[in-house]
Amino acid sequence: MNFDKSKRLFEEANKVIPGGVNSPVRAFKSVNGTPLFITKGEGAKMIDADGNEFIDYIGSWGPHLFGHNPLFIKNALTEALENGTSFGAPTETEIKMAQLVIELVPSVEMVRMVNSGTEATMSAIRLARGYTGKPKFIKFEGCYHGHADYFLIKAGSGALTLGVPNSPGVTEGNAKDTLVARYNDIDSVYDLFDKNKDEIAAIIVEPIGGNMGVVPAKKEFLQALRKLCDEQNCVLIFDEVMTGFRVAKGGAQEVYGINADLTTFGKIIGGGLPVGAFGGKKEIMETLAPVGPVYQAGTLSGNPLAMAAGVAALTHIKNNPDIYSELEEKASWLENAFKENLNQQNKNFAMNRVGSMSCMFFTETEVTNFDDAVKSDTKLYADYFHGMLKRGIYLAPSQFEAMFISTAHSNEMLEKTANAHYETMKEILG
Ligand code: HOZ
Repeated sequence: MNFDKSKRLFEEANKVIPGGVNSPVRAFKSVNGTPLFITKGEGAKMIDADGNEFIDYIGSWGPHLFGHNPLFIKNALTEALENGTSFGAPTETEIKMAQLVIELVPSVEMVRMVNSGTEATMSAIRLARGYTGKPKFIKFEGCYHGHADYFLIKAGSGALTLGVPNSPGVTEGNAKDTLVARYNDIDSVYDLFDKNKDEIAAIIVEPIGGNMGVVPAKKEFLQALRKLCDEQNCVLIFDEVMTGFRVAKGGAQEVYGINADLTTFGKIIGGGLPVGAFGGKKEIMETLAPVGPVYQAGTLSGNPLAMAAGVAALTHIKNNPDIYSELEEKASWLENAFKENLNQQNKNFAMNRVGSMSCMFFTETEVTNFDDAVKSDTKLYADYFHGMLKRGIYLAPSQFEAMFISTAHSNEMLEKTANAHYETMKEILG
């Protein structure tokens, strides 16, 4: 496979964009490579600038539940485009969007649209602080909630991938109200409550961690967080930017049967356009301006093109509830194929999966938190990544991200992926 044109474009990009990319993980730095420049996505496939074709398991880092460019989203966008691109004024589509989110996610009674997952999480924290009148919040090691200053403390995703989980540029003042606990370890949370009496406004958690690889929370852990928040007048925020509409139509909270007070969304909710949202209990949401005093705003929030794509995506989900069993079947087939091969190789690498989100960790011990995840052999992962890439399989260029399957992945593609996996593992494990 030839990557000459992508390499040339990367050199050019580096002259005008820091690191040649607009988001760090996609630079392929942690796998010692140079990124592919993409020209087209169709279904589960992507084509790069050199004309190479790949089966894509990133799916734009989560949004493409139905593969790239599905006709129903394309049609909705074309129709919306006829009427203009942005008004900075309310539209009827925004109401439809809010109604759909409320219908699909039972804990959400009101919702506000924003432009990204980062905006959603930072707004949710401000809202929780404004609502409770308390300053601090708890996050978990290895969870990633976007790049607002006070989240970049023991953060996952690109921050973890590039080895800078605590970013320079975040002041002490900004960091001091962020309390960090261990994922799946309720005692570490109790401890923080003991030491910060009546000061904790919120707990924010990815109910299925997706930014230290895929690490699902234990049900008892989430139940204990729910109980604690009820007892301590603390807002439980589920960051479902990745899991929302991905693991079930009602997200991780449907899978676990636990309701959050506030939920943040991104990715699928925008049907591939830049959209985020946060929503939850009416009583909390009505603390937001212009009803209440907590300020939050955005010129492009509820943008008509973004709303058209989002409504098309959520309507498709609502009308096709069977997609989740289809995704489960496909993803479990691939998981079993990988596991069978690992057995043949006498390896027992940890594999975590919830529905169409999965991750194989290059470590033989179970992965239930950040410390377990970072035991992975990232050099071996880099070899695996390149082995798969040259066989036409496009995976996340980092051990600490998820593999996403869409409804557009055909059985034939899954078989091709399993074969590429066998050959790659033989090559890298010797
Ligand atoms: N934060 C994303 C992964 N969890 C990466 C986004 C990107 O590079 O596009």
